[in-house]
Amino acid sequence: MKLGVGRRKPNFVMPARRRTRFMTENHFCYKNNANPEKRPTCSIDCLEALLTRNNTLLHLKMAADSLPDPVQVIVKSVPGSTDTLGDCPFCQRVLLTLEEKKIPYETKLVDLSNKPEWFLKINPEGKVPVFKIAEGEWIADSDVITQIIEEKYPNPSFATPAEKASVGSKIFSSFVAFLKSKDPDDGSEQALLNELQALDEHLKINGPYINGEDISAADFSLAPKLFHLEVALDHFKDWRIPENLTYVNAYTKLLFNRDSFAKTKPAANEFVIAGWAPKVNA
Ligand SMILES: N[C@@H](CCC(=O)N[C@@H](CS)C(=O)NCC(=O)O)C(=O)O
Repeated sequence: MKLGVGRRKPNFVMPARRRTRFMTENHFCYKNNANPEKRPTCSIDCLEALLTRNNTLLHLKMAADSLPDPVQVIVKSVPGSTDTLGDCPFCQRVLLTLEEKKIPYETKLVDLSNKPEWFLKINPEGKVPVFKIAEGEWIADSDVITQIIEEKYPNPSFATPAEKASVGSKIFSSFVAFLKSKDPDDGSEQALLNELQALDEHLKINGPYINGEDISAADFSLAPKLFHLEVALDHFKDWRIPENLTYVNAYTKLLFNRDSFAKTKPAANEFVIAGWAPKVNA
């Protein structure tokens, strides 16, 4: 199968006139026409495909080799102010990774309700987080970005073993379905409870973090999502994680009390609530 072909527009940012697409063994890469000696860039589709094929190293190494110092990441601001960190759980995941690895970084905050031209040039899809991988080249998607960071800065390693990497991965979609649900009998609450129960059982055996004593990448992904879950369900549904899920409750306390979390969380819970309001009221 030819991976990455025609699925969607590559989400990185070398202007079309400046790049030449070529096919490698199984996916597209891009050569910079202005600088043909420069290493080629993989499209995000290619990176995603490679991530899922467990064949990441060579390609992520290519991306990681030329990271700027300090690294730069574009994240969501609160609406109307590009000075204040907004409510994007995917951005917080990337910032948590950088904080926990103690990597110096710069953020550019973008107001997604009023996307500036320079940002849309960098990422025409208009999504954050976006991470600079070389001069004029940026890459989107927190899965890809955190892999690149892990590759470039392996110490300390936060890699989660493959068998634990998807623990809790259905909680966010279950939370969103329940949050948006207007029918108390549609099973969305129970579906979320089932996912939280599964996490509780995992933590009971393996905890206190997903991979045991030490925090890892899976926790950086889940922590901001659990924060949104707690804030939004409390506000919109007067709903809280049941007390009998003691391991999940202990886990969220551990996560939310970390310095890295305090430094990277949305500026106020009101921004999380305002962010979900249009989806709840749709
Ligand atoms: N799968 C992406 C999701 C990124 C995403 O959906 N970001 C939201 C903000 S939380 C976004 O940029 N939305 C565009 C918009 O609101 O216009 C990732 O993991 O980075």
